[in-house]
Amino acid sequence: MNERRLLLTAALGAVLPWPARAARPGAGTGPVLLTVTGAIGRGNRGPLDPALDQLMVRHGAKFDQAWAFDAAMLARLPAVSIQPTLEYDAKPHTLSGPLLVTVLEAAGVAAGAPVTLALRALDGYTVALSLADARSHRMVVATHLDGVPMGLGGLGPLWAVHDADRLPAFKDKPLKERFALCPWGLYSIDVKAT
Ligand SMILES: Nc1nc2c(c(=O)[nH]1)N[C@H]1C(S)=C(S)[C@@H](COP(=O)(O)O)O[C@H]1N2
Ligand SMILES: [Mo]
Repeated sequence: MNERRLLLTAALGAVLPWPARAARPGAGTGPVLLTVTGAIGRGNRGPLDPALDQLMVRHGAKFDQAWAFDAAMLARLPAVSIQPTLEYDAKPHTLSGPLLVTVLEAAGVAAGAPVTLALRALDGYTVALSLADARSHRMVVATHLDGVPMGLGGLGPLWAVHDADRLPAFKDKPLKERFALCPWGLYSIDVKAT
């Protein structure tokens, strides 16, 4: 860089709110809540870092690129609300957030793609679900419970959850058996071509 370019760059850096760290196109600036890997479109982050992506390494993740969502990126997607009776207190609660299929479309997964999803939670609990079932169950990537953002230590920050009270496949089951496909603490989704 010559001296004039250097001066220009320094001057612009002083007035523009450029991120401190060069982000890839489409990457967010907040902490990543959800990483979508596998059969996606282009990614907004690079490959698994075997040293620093410790939780994903522990859970056996492997990827060359991924789509990483922070809270703001998820909040920009159209949201829906469901009101299932939860097994934890046997009371109906409002859960809201984007549909799982909407999140996947934002990551470049075509609506009718013949793929299976591995939904993985912080504690390692993993659910296999076809994209077709994610659509027919209207699975929600819930960010809010009764209007309050869900957090770590509870069911959040993200809970992949369906409206069990209204789904024919679940509504007549005992409460304790309605949410086996619903990982709380969801943080990674691997998309596999079938
Ligand atoms: N992260 C996470 N989500 C989970 C589970 C779990 O162990 N971890 N268990 C699943 C099962 S089998 C059921 S029946 C319900 C309730 O399980 P829990 O009591 O362990 O939350 O949540 C589902 N989601
Ligand atoms: Mo369960």
